[in-house]
Amino acid sequence: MSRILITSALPYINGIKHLGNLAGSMLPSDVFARFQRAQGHETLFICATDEHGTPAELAAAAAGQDVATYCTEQHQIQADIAKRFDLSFDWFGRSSSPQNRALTQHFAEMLEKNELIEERVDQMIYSITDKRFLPDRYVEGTCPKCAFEKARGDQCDNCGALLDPTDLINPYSTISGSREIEVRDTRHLYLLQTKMADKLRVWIEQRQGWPQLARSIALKHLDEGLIDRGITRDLAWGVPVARDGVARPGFEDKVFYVWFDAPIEYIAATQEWADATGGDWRRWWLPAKPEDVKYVQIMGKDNVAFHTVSFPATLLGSSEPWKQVDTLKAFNWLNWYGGKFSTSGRRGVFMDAALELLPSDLWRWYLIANAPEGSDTAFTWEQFQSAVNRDLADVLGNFVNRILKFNEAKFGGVVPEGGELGELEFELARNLSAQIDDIATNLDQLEFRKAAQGLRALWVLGNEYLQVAAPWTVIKTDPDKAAMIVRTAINLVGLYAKVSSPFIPATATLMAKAVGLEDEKTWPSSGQNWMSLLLDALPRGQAVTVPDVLFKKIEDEQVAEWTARFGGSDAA
Ligand code: B3M
Ligand code: ZN
Repeated sequence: MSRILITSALPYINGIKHLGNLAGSMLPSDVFARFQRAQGHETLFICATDEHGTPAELAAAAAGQDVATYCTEQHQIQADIAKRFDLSFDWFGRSSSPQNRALTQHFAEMLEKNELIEERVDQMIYSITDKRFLPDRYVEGTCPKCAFEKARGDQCDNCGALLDPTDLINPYSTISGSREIEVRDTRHLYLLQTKMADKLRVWIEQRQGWPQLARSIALKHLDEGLIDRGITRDLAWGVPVARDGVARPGFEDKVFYVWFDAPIEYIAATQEWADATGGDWRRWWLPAKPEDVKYVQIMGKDNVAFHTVSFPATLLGSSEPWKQVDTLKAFNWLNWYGGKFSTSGRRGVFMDAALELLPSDLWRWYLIANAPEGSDTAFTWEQFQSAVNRDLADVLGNFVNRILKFNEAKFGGVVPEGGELGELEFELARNLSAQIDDIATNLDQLEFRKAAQGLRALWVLGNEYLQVAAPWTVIKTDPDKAAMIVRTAINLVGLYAKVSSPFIPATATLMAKAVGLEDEKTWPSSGQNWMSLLLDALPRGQAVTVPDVLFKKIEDEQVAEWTARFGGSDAA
């Protein structure tokens, strides 16, 4: 049985992330990690803040802080919010760590040894007004591919093309807005991806288990023709271009490009974890056999090119036996009504604001049930309200409350004795078991929407059962049978806690506590005696309590208020 390594795309350090960022990488990774652990697989779930590059420098400047202080503060803030969203990272690292510095320099050294790095004199955009080079996001202009007017120097947000600053038409400085710009010579290191194109294609074509979106983006980039990429920048903040603490001559004022060191941080963060906990990072990244580890990466679609081409090129080019990704799951965009979430424009709901409004499970449920898998999707308050009220409150919350209250009133708040499982329960158990397998299959295949639909259907089965079994009527004529029905329904609460736990972990814990279940983080097993495992697992006579209402419904007035406060019309 292989162990499972999961990495979520690393959130940029430049401020608190919005719900779109959460939905496209960190949250699905967490659901997947929780599910794998629940199944008893040895799992390592790694994330980190992506702290280098122009986004960090620009954000620090805007905050009036030096960039190192800014990053330390923001990392803490993001770590805290991640915790409050119950993101169960085994390690949440920092790409500015000493581990990443050493490892990034190591990869550069290996690539150079293998003649895959070359020094070139480059023409770069220099701002006369700002008296400095303008790499990446320090320059914007018109995209040469799609004519979008606010393309950044590193990538066009409209068409996804990876760009160099000199590709831009009509460039201007994002520091000063100045167009007083010239092209100057500067020396940089290039990663010779062209030399590796054939090897990369073979590697990509051999990959089994890459969902369609990831594969097609990867092949598109190869088909368009790989280019050699500059992997250093004229910046002060980042991993120095140095070896053993000594700068490479001519590179004293340069650092590695953020997209060179960021994916390396997946490995370095695992080293950070190992250094802090005594774990063994080599078991994950340099396993004896590649199949000992199953490595799953989850990210937004704009990150796919870097993960299917540049990062594999770094790893392959090192000629060391690094673990490569097995399954790469990419998400489309979660939009904010008709447009995009925007960090700079503060458009949409951000992770901190979300938690001020409502508990994390409500957001987690909505975002997974509406994950932008097949296509881009749009957040609307109405849809969110409906997901919370109809799925969580009406279906799950109502079931739990109704049965536990009834049990308290009629059976003294313990798992009732008496009665035998009958035909209806047999039928129920069969349906449950099929449904649970279906959810597991979808989770294994990283089909999050389908998995959430399956979970909802599992909750519905309980409601339908109670409707038909009607313990409130039966109790008048056959108290023993009513006891069995109530016991069955209480066991369902325990079962729901287990299966819901990867999705809505806080609520799952509440449900488990209410029925005295200790291991809600274990996926229900369906071995021998599966019927009694599913429906008669809780010890009879064990105390059962009634939790507070699990989910408060969202009122229309709240929707109106939040729409006004956060924007939310298509025009906004
Ligand atoms: N920070 C981009 C993003 O958040 C980038 C991901 C890095 S993954 C190595 O979309
Ligand atoms: Zn474009």
